[in-house]
Amino acid sequence: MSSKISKPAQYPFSDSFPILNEKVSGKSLVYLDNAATSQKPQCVIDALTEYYEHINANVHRGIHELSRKSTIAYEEARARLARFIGAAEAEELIWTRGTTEAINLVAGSWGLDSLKEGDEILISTMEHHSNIVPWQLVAQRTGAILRYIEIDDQGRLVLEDFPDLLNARTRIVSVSHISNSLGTVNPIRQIAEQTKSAGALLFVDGAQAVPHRRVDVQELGCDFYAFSGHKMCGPTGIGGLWARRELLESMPPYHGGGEMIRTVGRDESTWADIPHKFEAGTPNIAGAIGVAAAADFLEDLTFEAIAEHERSVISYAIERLSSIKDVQIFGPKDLVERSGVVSFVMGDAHPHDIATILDGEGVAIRAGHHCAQLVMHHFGVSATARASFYLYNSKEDVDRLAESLGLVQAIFSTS
Ligand code: 7TS
Repeated sequence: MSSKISKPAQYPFSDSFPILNEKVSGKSLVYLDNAATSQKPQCVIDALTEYYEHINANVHRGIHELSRKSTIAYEEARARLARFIGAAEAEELIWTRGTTEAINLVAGSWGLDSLKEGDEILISTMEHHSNIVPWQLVAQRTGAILRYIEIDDQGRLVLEDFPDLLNARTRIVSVSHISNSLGTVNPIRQIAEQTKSAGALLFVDGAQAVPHRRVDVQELGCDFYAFSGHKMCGPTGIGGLWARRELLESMPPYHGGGEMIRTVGRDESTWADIPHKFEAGTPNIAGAIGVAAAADFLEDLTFEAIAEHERSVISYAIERLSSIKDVQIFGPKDLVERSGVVSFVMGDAHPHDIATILDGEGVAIRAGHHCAQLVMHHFGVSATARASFYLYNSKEDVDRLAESLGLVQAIFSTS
């Protein structure tokens, strides 16, 4: 196991992220909004610069040297990310703008094509809006019914109900691997087995999982898996959808345009093979190359070392925050069942006030419903404050967070 990250004294990873040297409100930045987007290491920034300085050209359409180089780099990046998530072949990875587009792609292609009145789509109340709204849209257009797995008082899926919710009409189950608002880690293998025995497909929203742990889509046993590059040290505007070849080949195109066709006639056209069938228009070439550099960066650190480090920082964060008067933390109590998201409320202080006071101390957190309004409804709150951690955060960052929360407490106890 790498000693790079497990020994705080040698903790070098924050040095790889230039933005962490920024000052905010005159103080050194403590960035704890990683569930929204991660910061980018120098190697990713360099890969983007290198691409634009030396390679930039459109892909799959030029015979000039730059276009050849650009196409090779773009397709190598696909192969890199396919290996990174354990796909059997590069063609099974479709580049998208991120997780949101990947879910819309499946709902808009597979969903509109396959669902009919009375079919059931099973999601959960833990989902990010991007794993709810596309299914609502497709349900409204096809007459399919949207059903929900509920969550318990620790923000875990109530899986005792799952076998009863699955039935012969269930066509697809779509759940997050890790919740962005609670940090809950869902048992995907178990969900996959039960979904498969019911004859349904399983879509996994991996936006919060891929940055933090080794994901092997084949081992998980799901049918679709989505992720966003910008949460795993990569650029914005790039992400991926994985599905098995046969499934992708059976699905109609989602967007029409250049790149995705084989032939175009006056009234109809034929489609390119996967993955290009789903990649209409000029893709985010630099983004693909940048996210491949991010995959290299994470694998060089090793996920074992990242997880070990994050576990120690998160358990320290939960310990420190729990000891602050009036702080109520949401999510699973057992650390094995949770990832690096700590959502909390604090007495009468509105989460937006908490985030504003923390911002004045150089501590960046998020406040709001985190695009998970059904989770907020479940806990009877309109918003939470959320600190979300990543590989470059340290226990000192937790101390700065806790000290700033002390300031919030002081302000609110006197006002
Ligand atoms: N699914 C989950 C579980 C997410 O956390 C997010 C983004 C998405 C889907 C959508 O990803 P995108 O890259 O397509 O936007 N989550 C958050 C968040 O928690 N704060 O800002 C974005």
